[in-house]
Amino acid sequence: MLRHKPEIIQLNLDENGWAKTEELLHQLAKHNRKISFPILEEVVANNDKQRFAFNTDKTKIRASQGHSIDISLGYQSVRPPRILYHGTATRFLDSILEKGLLKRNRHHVHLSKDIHTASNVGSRHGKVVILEIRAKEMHEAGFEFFVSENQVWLTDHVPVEYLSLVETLD
Ligand code: HQG
Repeated sequence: MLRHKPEIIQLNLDENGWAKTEELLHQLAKHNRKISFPILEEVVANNDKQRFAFNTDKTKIRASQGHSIDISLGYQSVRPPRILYHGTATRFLDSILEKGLLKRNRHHVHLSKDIHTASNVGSRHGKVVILEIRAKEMHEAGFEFFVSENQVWLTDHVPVEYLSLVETLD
């Protein structure tokens, strides 16, 4: 609801994706999904990918990345490491090697700083294949990169010429 369908519980998100914590709890209760504030705190603190963040006084909450709705996270453009990784499924490979990495339903293409994380991301889609992205070169050529609060690297599009396959042992 904080990323894709806030309307399911008639929740308002502002232009940066923030919901009022009180309103979230209220709307959840109204729609038969009641949770307490301590449970919400627990989710924010312990979610495996740290997907959610409160503002400093916890009066607002948002997802740190991964939205399909039209909001702006307001992250500043930053210099990426030399190499970033993208895990995907073998069935997407032909299309990726033709069109590059596309953001599809999301706001950005999601990249990882290590192969292990990329492998977990890719395995959600099928038989994993890992792509290496020459991020520093892309940046020097003028492409922008962002890093979310939970350390997911984001960019608009990765053209084929910056991609190569990582040979993995499996
Ligand atoms: C593929 C999870 C064909 C792309 C993860 C991916 C991540 C193409 C799929 C976050 C393509 C999109 C994002 C092209 C890209 N042709 N397929 N030209 N370009 N694709 O789920 O990166 O659990 O939208 O390779 O941990 O898998 O939501 O993106 O396989 O951080 O927090 O199209 O989602 O995080 O799939 O995952 P997704 P993703 P959360």
